[in-house]
Amino acid sequence: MTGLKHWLLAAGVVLFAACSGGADGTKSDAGAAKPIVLGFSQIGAESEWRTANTVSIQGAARDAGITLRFSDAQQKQENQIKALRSFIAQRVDVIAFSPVVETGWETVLREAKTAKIPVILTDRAVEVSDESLYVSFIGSDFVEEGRRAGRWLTEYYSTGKGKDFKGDINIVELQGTVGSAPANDRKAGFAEIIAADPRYKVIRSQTGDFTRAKGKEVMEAFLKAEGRKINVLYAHNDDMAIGAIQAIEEAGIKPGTEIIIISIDGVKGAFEAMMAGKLNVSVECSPLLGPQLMSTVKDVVAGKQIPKRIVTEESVFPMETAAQEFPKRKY
Ligand code: GYE
Repeated sequence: MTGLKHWLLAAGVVLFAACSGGADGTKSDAGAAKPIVLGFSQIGAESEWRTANTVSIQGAARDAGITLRFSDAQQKQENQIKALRSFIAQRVDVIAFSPVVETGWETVLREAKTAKIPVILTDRAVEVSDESLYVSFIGSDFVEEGRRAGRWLTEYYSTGKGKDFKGDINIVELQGTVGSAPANDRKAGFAEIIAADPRYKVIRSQTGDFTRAKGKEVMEAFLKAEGRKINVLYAHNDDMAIGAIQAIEEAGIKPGTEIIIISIDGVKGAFEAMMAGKLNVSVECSPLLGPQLMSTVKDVVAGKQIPKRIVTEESVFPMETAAQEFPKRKY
């Protein structure tokens, strides 16, 4: 922590020197406003969530008067590393990125630190031995989201509609991108809750890479192998659940009743599926991180002390609440 403080101070000093203006760091020598330049490396456009996240970041940058250099990595870590290096070469004021996977960032983050460019993580976390390699992580608690999904399910079978169900509860799981924080954590949080009752059995678990197409494809394989043995589908995001719903319907099985479906994100597509009775619950994960990111960027440039972790507030939407909530949804 002390290391981080020193680094923040050092970074602040350099940024102040570079901006040669007032304490807000936004004036140039000529007195004209000099906007903060933010380099942002986005993962891709794999889901409704991601698209909403991109719109939020672009809109918030515009509103905050921050110049955004935006780069899309198409779900590849190597592209993100390239983008970060190019932001360092361009000497942007701040770098922010949503890391596709958790590991493999030490080298490039060290390069940013050497160049005294502060880095903010948004949405997904990284696993690094030295926490001073980033200033802050803004995003959801994915383990808690997994727990919320698990709690909804255990309530469903203990006091809810499924209370009279007898025997094992066979679950298939569609995981997010291999090695990503939301896939690792949502799996762990859910497993922790269902472990309390041996009736819950995860009989298949495979990645659907957070996309509809993959979700459908993997669900088809699950159905081929397990057929009507499947009682529950737990998908790490709504898009995979929506793809899987198609596969379930094509197999002549009723999603939402014959197979109970739980997913995460709370995007509009999930609300539509819930209103149609095909998805039982969506655990919210907000992609609207733009405004918070821009205010953190401004604080970093102004040399303010930044919290190391900023957690997004979220809730759970069972299908019974979908019609009422739908008009209020922003993504
Ligand atoms: O749940 C999924 C997206 O990292 C929280 O990434 C994000 C996840 C989100 O592709 O839909």
